[in-house]
Amino acid sequence: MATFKEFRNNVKPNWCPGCGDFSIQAAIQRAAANVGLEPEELAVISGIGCSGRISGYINAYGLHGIHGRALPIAQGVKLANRELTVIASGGDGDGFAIGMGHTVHAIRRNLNITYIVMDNQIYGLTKGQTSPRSAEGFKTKSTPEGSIESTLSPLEIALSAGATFVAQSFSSDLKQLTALIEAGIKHEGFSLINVFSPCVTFNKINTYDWFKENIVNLEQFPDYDPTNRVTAMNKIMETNGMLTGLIYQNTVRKSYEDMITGFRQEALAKQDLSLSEEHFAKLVAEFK
Ligand SMILES: Cc1ncc(C[n+]2csc(CCOP(=O)(O)OP(=O)(O)O)c2C)c(N)n1
Ligand code: SF4
Repeated sequence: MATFKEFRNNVKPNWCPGCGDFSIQAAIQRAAANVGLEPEELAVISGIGCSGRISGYINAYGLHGIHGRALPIAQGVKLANRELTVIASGGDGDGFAIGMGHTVHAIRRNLNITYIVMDNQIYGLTKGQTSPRSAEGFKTKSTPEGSIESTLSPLEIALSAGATFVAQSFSSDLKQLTALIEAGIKHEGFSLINVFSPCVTFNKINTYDWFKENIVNLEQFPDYDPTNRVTAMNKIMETNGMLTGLIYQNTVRKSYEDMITGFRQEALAKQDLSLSEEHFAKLVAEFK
């Protein structure tokens, strides 16, 4: 069985020293080993951003896609090869700005994919612009007088979109984060794990200390029931979206793959996609 070290490769991350993304990389590697995966059974698909580099830093199949498109690619990979465990990953800009349309539809589609968002509440790669996750009043080069837009709440959106697994964590809490990624991988459906991941270079507001002061860990509420969607929504709102832990899980709804009927039941990689002359002629006749 592979250990977490076997999910390491020899590529040195070029993240800034202290970037929260390092711990997320470590948590993915540990979770993959803990659930008993081998590197060739895992695919990590990422978008563009500092966070998007993660697919190059894990010893597994990987694809560093285009900005905001990690999820369409990840869904294609999963549909083509159901035996792969598929993790999609990227920044809050990638998933909640340019890619938000895909995020919502991937959530409601409910393919068996784990989506880990590295939420630093800013655009890191492009040197510090305001993101939909930035707070109102947030000052950057793109909002020099402070953002006048309201902050997007991905957890509330996920619940409204019919999510079957919603969790949130903090990159410094490696134990909680690893356990949540393990649970997300085991979940039969789409799992959203939003991870607070400080950008030490450009975000001087949402720092490690700021997160430590503001996070509300669900462990404080021993009676909390993560299967109740209404209480999940209330708790997210009560804590202003700063809740960490497993917030909601629906184990009753089947995954997309489990509901597919007809010829699509078989993964594309297992189907004979060669085209006979007879089949080709039939297709041409159909579209004449
Ligand atoms: C279609 C397109 N639009 C814009 C960009 C420029 N761009 C690259 S990364 C990025 C945002 C990065 O922020 P985020 O996704 O939060 O990731 P981070 O770098 O903070 O990890 C933008 C706007 C791009 N590469 N492609
Ligand atoms: S710019 Fe920010 S998000 Fe990008 S590597 Fe540096 S600390 Fe991390």
